[in-house]
Amino acid sequence: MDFTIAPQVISKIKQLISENQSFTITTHHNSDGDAMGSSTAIAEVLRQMGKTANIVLPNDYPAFFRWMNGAKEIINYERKPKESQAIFNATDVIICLDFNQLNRIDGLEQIVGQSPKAKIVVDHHLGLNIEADAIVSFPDASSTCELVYHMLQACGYGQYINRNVAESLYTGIVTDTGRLDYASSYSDIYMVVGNLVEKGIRKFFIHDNIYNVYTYNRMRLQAAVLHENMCFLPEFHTAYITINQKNKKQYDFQLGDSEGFVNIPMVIKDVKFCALFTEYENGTVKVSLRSKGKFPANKFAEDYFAGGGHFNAAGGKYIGSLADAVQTFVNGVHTYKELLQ
Ligand SMILES: [Mn+2]
Repeated sequence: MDFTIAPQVISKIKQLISENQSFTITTHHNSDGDAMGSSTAIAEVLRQMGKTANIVLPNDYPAFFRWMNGAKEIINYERKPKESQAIFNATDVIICLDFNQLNRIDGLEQIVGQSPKAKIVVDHHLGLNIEADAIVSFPDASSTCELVYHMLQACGYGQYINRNVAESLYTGIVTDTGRLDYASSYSDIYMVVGNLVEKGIRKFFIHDNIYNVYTYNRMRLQAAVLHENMCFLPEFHTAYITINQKNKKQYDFQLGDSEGFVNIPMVIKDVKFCALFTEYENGTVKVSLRSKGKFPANKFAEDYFAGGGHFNAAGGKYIGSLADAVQTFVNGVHTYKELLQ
């Protein structure tokens, strides 16, 4: 893999950073480890340089990222819209991380889209469609955090990668690859991880804080949805799980509780494609898709759920009932039958 960033992009990023004082970082709604890691890493680097760096997220982030360096200072737009707007008004530069389209930042879409401020984008999703002064986009990269690492090195900011920055970047890489399971079959990523380990990251501490944090209810929710709500379509090498409003209520569903559930059916031998459907109160269903090998989860998400994403990890949403969302999925699986053989 070659993630060499064009020299003119690097000089533009260096110029924007050296000539400006105030930076506002944002990332996609329902922030995951990569969104959190890339945001907190860049904020920490900028602060070490004596700059002002704020992170404004479209909505809250899961509690299991609260241990991250600088996470407590993050501003949640949903809770503080006026303060968020004021930060974007006052900033010199906006840094967009880990998303390819402005609709991924929900309520911040207008604010960022209409802002005349200089913008830097770092992302690893296909189909990047954000206007910016400097863009770092490599859809083959494991994570935005991996790209941030390369960007920092290429800018000559390697000395700012302290333990905190390294822990943030490591978090994004391990969470976006399922602990170096998928999207990580190239040697370069291990060189990056090796360099982060050399910075003294607390590897077990990080894993313990991200993964070993189930509440009793979350574990029971997982058991219930696997036992009661999982369907297996062996002739299509496909399985799916649903989480309905009743499940959420019964097990006191908290943000992030279904994190990782979508991957569980992949453990079934011969499953190539799986889905997780989460029902919301407002009549929408969130759809997460995972695939193995040559099945295009992103194409399927585009075709049926107005979504997209990576080849093997994608998502979208369905407006309507949970049952209809599932029926749409099953119909789609029939249409894609040949690719699922
Ligand atoms: Mn990512």
